[in-house]
Amino acid sequence: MSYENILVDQPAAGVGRVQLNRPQALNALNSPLMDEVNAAMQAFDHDETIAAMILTGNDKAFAAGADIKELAELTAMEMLAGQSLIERFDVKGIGKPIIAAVSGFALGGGCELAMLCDLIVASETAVFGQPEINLGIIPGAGGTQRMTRILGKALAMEVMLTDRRLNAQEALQHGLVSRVAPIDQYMDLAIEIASKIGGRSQVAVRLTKDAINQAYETTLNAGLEAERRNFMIAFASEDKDEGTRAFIEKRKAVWKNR
Ligand code: DAK
Repeated sequence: MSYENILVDQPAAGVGRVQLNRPQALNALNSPLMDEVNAAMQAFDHDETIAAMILTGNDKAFAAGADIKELAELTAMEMLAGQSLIERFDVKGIGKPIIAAVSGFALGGGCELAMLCDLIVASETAVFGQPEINLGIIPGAGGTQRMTRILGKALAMEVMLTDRRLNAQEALQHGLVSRVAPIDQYMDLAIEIASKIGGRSQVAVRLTKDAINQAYETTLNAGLEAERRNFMIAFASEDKDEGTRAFIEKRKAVWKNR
């Protein structure tokens, strides 16, 4: 399939990469671009040769937010009817892990898109923020919820009420990103992490991702129940037999991914 607003490739075995490609607009997210992101990720999710995905932009911008020119034209009723960006910000249905590799601006919907991913690797130049307040709106793709859970109430309030932006080190300190690397190394780091995931049992990977994400959806008891259910599924897998046997036989496991 050919795309106009994204680039798609496989930078390493088992790793699918989606690169936002509207550099003239700092990768501002418009509807055609988000449709292409979703289509490419769905395709990778269904591709048995792919174990993990990377979502990235370019060195200057991951994404500077939803496309303000598109937002300006939309009425509230069109938003409400879902004929807009609203349903396009949903990479939640993807079963395989998604790593956001962020350099430069990750603002507004761009920051929300990064937070929708399973983990974020940042370059030293990354800047995270939710500047919607400057436009007379509020974050609309999960920012008030996801960022608050990550940063805590006080800092989230400052970020979203005053457009305080976080640099890469601050993002690391507050748990928004898992790693920071120099600008010429952050992509290699993201690929390395994706490849490590690809070397694991894909049954266990999927069940782990699902269980961790439950921690953000439910009460502790419901989350523990979800973990228990996923644990039992993993325990019934052929990979559990292989993984435990390989340890005892002091050899590398050969995963069947079932
Ligand atoms: N939208 C459209 N174009 C943008 C853009 C954006 N968000 N950000 C940058 N651009 C364009 C600029 O208009 C400019 O284009 P030309 O004028 O050259 O044609 C080009 O990118 C380069 O930008 P600048 O000249 O401004 O570059 P600078 O380096 O000087 O400044 C900047 C970089 C990132 C500080 C600045 O561009 C900026 O402040 N951009 C806007 C950031 C922002 O406010 N982001 C939040 C947007 S609101 C929803 C889901 C999500 C959302 C809403 C609803 N639902 C599901 C309901 C999300 C909303 C948002 O994200």
